[in-house]
Amino acid sequence: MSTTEREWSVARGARALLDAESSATARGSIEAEWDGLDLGTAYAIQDEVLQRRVQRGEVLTGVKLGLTSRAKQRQMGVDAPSVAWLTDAMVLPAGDPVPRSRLIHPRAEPEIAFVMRDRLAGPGVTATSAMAAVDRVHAGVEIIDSRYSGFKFTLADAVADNNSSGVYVTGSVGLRPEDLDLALEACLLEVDGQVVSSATGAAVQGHPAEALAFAANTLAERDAAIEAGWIVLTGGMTDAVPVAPGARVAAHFTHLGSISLSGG
Ligand code: OOG
Ligand code: MG
Repeated sequence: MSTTEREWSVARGARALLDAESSATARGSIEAEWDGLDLGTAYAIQDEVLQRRVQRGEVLTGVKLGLTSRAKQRQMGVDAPSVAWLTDAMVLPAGDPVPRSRLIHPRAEPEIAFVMRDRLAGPGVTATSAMAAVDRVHAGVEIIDSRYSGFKFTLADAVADNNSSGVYVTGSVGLRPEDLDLALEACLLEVDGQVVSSATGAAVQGHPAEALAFAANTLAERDAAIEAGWIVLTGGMTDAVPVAPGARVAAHFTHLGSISLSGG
């Protein structure tokens, strides 16, 4: 075992990522220094970070999927989805600018968000049983912010870093899942009035309900479930776009309305 292997621990990983976040300073890949960092340990770091957030008063409010679309997987060079936590401190109220002083290198991505009516616990959750637990569907824009320099990370790095959580906005339109076809729900992503990307819900694992089922089944392996009332961000539908100071970002959905925000 090398010296660095002996030095790294779940606690040290959690501390390093929280320090990078609170000082808004990027750091290098943890896996590059921690030889053999596996996914189970990465999720343990993610859980430790959550525990520290809760100890300082944040409330666990849901989960966010990462890398559920081919667009995102290709952009980040990681070919598997993963699950991370959302807290109340990550909510960006509609109309507020991107809080750039708290962030390192914010990027925006449009997402389909679910508000859960029922608890959803794996294993064995299917897209159909997942959708039956959903109360409302909303448009969302997530402002991700990796703690790693240049957004350069492995799957384990990203999982430890809570899937690059930053802040997120949800739209005011909330539809019942049976009132729209989410595979066909389209989104145009605009920066400064120019369309930079577009996708439909099918970009997310064929249907965002598949991402929801994946989240429930993956959480079951960690003895956790998706609780009633939680919000679930199902993952970026398109590439994430950098948010420059003063930029205007807008996501227009067919039935779920529009979300517009200023780069701050
Ligand atoms: C990691 C995952 C981000 C998503 O929706 O794919 C994520 C990243 O791209 O930095 O939230
Ligand atoms: Mg996201």
